[in-house]
Amino acid sequence: MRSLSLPRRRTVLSAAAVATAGAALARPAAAAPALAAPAAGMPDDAVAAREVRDEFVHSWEGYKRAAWGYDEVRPVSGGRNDFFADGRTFGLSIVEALDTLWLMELDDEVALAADWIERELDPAQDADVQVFETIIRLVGGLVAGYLCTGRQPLLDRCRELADRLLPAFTRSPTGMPYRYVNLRTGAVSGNTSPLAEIGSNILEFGMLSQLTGRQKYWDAAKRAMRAVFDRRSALGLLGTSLNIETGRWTDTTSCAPNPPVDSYYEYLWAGAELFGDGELGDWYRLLTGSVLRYQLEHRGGYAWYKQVDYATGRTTGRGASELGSFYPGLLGKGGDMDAAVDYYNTWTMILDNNPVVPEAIDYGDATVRSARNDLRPEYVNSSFDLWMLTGDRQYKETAYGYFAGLREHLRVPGGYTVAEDVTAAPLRRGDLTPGYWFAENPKYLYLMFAAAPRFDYRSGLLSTEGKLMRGAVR
Ligand code: DMJ
Repeated sequence: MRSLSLPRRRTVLSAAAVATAGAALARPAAAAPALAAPAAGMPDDAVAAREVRDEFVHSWEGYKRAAWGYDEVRPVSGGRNDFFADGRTFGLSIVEALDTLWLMELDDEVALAADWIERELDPAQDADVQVFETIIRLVGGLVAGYLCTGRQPLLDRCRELADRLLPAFTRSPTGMPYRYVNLRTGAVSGNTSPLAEIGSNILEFGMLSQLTGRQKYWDAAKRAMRAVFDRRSALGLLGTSLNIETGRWTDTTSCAPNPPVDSYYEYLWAGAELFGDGELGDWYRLLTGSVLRYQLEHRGGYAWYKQVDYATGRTTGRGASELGSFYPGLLGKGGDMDAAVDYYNTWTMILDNNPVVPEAIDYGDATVRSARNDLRPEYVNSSFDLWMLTGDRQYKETAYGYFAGLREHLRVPGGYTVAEDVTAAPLRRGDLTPGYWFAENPKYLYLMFAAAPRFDYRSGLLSTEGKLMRGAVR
């Protein structure tokens, strides 16, 4: 494991955080600090919006050139990647990009993408697909594409796909879905599943129920969420993963807000917001109260969420995943604004001390657990959420700093790529544009800067994959 004590121009934590790392005693919870200082040198909004759109187009053109019709592009080598199953393609990046293209008013590209989906996307392939990923990426992408364009075949394709995923839910004795389902045969597999995979379906399935008038999608998703909630401890905490056949925990660590539980919490709040489901809202409040009570700690002047045993609250780890940087946004939307600002500052500090954010750190001993950067959107997702809530320009400024870092370090002639090691000097790049890039990072940035006429800033709601679930202005 790489230690952070090595002298470098930039370290993964600030000097204050490193100095107190490993300290035996956590500091008492501090009052919410003011926002971190904004990055200097930000252009005005119109210029920033144009820059973001140009960069999105640059990566989209790279995908089209090298990998059109395939799931993902390898922008350095010009290769392709099958995301769901070897030898099968779902044109993932096209589905991911569809509503982003529409929001950016790139209408020729919207037509190209929608035509491809309607003609080529086969939801009945002989492939064991991961249910969670298929729902948040493909079902969500098709729902959003339909809401944006009104093209009926997109909804038809979406319904067929969802019907082929449903056996994962209906064949499970507990209602919590199997991890995999074969889209052609309906065979299910994978009986141990983490919370995010069990319970991040209700936005996509709920919207599909609303749009088709068929209740079964909503029912399946809600039943799975309830099954998780019912297994909380007396402290109001959840573990990490469950055997979906027996209903027993296979890992009793509460690791919120990190993966692989992150979006379960997000979908409680978002399900309550989008569908007015008070029960989901109550569950969100109860569980979030426990996370704040038993897992939030302050070290080095920064907020962190430690891992604890769900039954006893005993500390089991001090890891922080980049994926957890979505949590400030969720905390803010859920009404815990002080905690939201506090945790946003933590991630801004990490961003300020690195070329781009590393995938995972241990804040207890200030080491990097994973020096990768997977071109992830979570930090800027929080910037967007908190800016939407407050209108505070500092979120735009920190978001622009994030964007500038990506452009400086991860832009390549074929688009944008992941990094293998962000602590190496120079940073070592990898060779993949993940599908979610087309759905998330540029969309959050663009919506912040563009005053986009196709987005209703009062009601707009995006899924965990950045898909527009509400607020399309047609
Ligand atoms: C995306 O697929 C979604 O944001 C998901 O909820 C988890 N994270 C990835 C991108 O990092």
